[in-house]
Amino acid sequence: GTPASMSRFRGALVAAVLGDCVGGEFEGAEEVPMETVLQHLNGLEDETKGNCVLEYSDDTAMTRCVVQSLLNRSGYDQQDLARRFAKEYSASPGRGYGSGVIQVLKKLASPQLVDVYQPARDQFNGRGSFGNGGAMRAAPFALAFPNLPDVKRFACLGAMLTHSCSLGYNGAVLQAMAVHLSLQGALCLPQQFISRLITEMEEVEGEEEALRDARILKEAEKPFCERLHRVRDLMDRNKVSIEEVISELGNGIAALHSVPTAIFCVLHCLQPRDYLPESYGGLERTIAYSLALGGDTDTIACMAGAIAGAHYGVEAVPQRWMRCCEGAEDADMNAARLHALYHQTSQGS
Ligand code: F2R
Ligand code: MG
Ligand code: MG
Repeated sequence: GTPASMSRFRGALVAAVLGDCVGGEFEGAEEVPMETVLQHLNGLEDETKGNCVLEYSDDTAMTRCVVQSLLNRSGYDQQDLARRFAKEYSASPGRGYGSGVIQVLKKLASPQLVDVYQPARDQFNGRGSFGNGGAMRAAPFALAFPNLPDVKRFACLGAMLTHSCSLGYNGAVLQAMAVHLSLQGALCLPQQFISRLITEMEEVEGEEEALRDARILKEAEKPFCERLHRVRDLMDRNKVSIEEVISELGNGIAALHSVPTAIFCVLHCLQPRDYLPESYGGLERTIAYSLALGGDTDTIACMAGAIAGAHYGVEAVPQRWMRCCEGAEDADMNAARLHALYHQTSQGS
């Protein structure tokens, strides 16, 4: 499709919901044989099952807040977004939120709160969260703002409402950039795509706070850049086992152990793989592969889904999968509205 086409917007938002809903089945599982993944996905195709409903989790619940806020405020409004997060949590607390972020969401509900970023700063004895909760909801920033500096800035601020550690919010910046580039068609040249992400993250992780957090947490000097180099090395290899991907990139709840992994899933599944059905297109391959990694499957599949959906477009989304996933229809409608906002903003700038 053409860069930033409506189909790419719809693909990104719908496939993120699909990844979350189908990935929920395996979240936290240590080992997930591909056979089990394929059985789960085949079950969605079974017409005799009627309208199966896979519920979305916190990943989609918070993404929906971001989408609604961006649309209603025609851009980023920290007060509005914070209020929506708090309201959503209080209405549906059982969506599988991280155990730390719940404290932030409760504090954000207080009418006395002056600085909406403060509850996030207080997390983990003032160190802030490095979880992937900022990254899992970052895709809409790439769908609302046409310019990369805006995408980076607002994805960062939007994540900082709950994640004040740079290893948390920079994961969101990386995820939003990956969706932004994919929307432009950059995945047609995978080597250039990964190189561009590394170049951008070099600058992002050169910030004083990022360097300090990496030192405190005893990570590489620029942790996301280091992981992206590993992604590039794995991409260059003909064969790579699931175990190697997990040991090199991770499959955990930290943004550092899941955002580069999601990017790798998309890149790895650009070509057919002999352990995945021939009938699968790239989007189905990406989601199936993300699930087979185990660990934080709903979130890795949600993030990989957003990047892959922006590349393949909505036509690549299997209708039967979509029918089974709570919130997929809404995502489809909202994607069209974000498409309008994006093009309105690009004409105004
Ligand atoms: N939470 C889950 N899944 C597990 C439980 C599901 C649920 N109880 C159920 O059974 O239904 N999934 C969701 O959480 C992830 C996103 O989490 P988020 O929003 O980043 O939360 P939080 O609490 O800020 O961070 C997650 C955990 O990471 C560790 N952590 C983070 N920062 C830390 C720090 N500075 N020091 C030490 N540990 C830190 C903590 O263990 C946090 O609880 C997604 O997977 C989403 O799907
Ligand atoms: Mg979740
Ligand atoms: Mg998760």
